[in-house]
Amino acid sequence: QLEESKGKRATFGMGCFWAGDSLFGSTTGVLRTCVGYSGGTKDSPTYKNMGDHTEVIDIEYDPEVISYSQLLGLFWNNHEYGLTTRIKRQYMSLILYHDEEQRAVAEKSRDHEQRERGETFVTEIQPFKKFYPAEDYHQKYRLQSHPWLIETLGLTDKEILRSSSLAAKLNGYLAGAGTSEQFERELDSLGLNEKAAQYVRKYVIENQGNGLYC
Ligand code: MHO
Repeated sequence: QLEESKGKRATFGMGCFWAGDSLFGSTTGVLRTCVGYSGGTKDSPTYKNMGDHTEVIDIEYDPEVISYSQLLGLFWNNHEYGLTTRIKRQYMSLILYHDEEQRAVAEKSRDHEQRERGETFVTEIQPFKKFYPAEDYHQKYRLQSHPWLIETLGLTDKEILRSSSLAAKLNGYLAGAGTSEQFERELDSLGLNEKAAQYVRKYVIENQGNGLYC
């Protein structure tokens, strides 16, 4: 079950949701991530049949550690293609705000970013309505290709995998979202045993800065 939640929620569409999952998962102040479908009207969307929904990353974050506006900074800087070009709804640039404050911050942030870059974004900013979590195999996608790690850390249960802060972080680190420096700084708080730490460290070093390909 979900740990007691103290966080706020943010929801973004920024292309393939595996990449967003890794990006935000290893971001300090992000407590949990979940990928899914949102923004459309179709009931019970699935990956094969998502209708008018968009792939989104749904985040729980601690507003005392990271602000919504900082999350938006990551949003603008980590998807390029769909930001200025209209692409299919599955991958479109989308901000789903959870309250009027988020809406105001998002619009201001967009205007600022557009001025800075001298570009016009096609990003849609809409009220959050309903979120449909994606199929289990899409959750913490990068981490799921490391079964030994999942097992040794006791993350085999799909519900736990989806809601665990540790899983979110590792999913980011393994993909190269996050630096060695950050990893070593956070290591004690992650509670990994020496073997698991060494295992993850190898990927952090190998993959950092690689870009979050999907
Ligand atoms: N390139 C990936 C995209 C997956 S995604 C979650 C694939 O074709 O499977 O949209």
